[in-house]
Amino acid sequence: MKRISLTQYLIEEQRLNNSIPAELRLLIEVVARACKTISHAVGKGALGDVLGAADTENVQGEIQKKLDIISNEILLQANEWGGHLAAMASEEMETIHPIPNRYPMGEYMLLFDPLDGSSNIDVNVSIGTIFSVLKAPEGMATPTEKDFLQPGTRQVAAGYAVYGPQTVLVLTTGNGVNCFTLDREMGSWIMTQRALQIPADTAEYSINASNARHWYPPVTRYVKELEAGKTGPREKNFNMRWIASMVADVHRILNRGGIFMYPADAREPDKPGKLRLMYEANPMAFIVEQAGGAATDGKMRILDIQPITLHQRVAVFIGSRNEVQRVTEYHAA
Ligand code: P6P
Repeated sequence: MKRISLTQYLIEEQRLNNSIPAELRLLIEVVARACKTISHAVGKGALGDVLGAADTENVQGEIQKKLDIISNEILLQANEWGGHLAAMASEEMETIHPIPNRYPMGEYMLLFDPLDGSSNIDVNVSIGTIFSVLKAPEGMATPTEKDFLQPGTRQVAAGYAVYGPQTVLVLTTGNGVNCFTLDREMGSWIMTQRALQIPADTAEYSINASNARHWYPPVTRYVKELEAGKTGPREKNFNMRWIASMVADVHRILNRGGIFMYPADAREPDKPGKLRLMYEANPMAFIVEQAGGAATDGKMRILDIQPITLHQRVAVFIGSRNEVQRVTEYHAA
């Protein structure tokens, strides 16, 4: 495959399909540059005094890691002056972050989980950044949380970076999914996979099995059938993976198929799952659907969900189309 840079890809897309207006191209390049900076900070580990917990909690009530806050700051500072954004929203911030008055306002809104998989930071397991791009509503003067509450089908771009053995950036602007690997010597994102497609079937599933006793019947039935393997109703053996970093699990699925599940369970009946709709499930669902996969909350397509609040949670079944369809059908049974 011809090795082209992210910039060249974006310019070619803009020229060929006019699917990436100049402002959106600028936004994507700025986010990609911020992910390079985060990768550098993450890569320092203990040498950079960036490990461990900060002495603060985020809106989710989770103890923040130093790198959660550092990554959040990197994304805010990289994006607020460019004139391409009207506002930002982050897992790490309770309220939205309007662009400061000293900078021009743009027509896009950026949402992100600056560092997903934080429980893995201190033990050197892959983590990542997830981002989603929406257009600001026509005629919006002062951005409010309500302006962000758009269904996932309204996303104009979504992507994630994985800080692992390689640093990769996966991106969609609605015209397929491409993967770029960071060339650390040149500091460039180089396209290494074009038009990724997720196999419709799989023999691999991801779920935190320690919660099995809390699962609701459709999930219990589905997972037990996978565990029964060749001698069970599925008549084939399945493998299990759980990295506890959604970006890493989804990236594996994008490359070799699989189904990732974070269902609602009986631990907290009012909580529809752990993952957040706006800046985790929606961007991942956009990417996975663009790669031929599927994503539901067990009952409906994630991208069709009308958000009610910025940090709302959602159950997630995402990956190989035929498996997502099966477990979703079990919820309807
Ligand atoms: P558990 C990371 O904290 C995260 O939000 C996802 O990246 C990951 O898939 C999940 O939570 C892990 O949750 O309950 O297994 O620790």
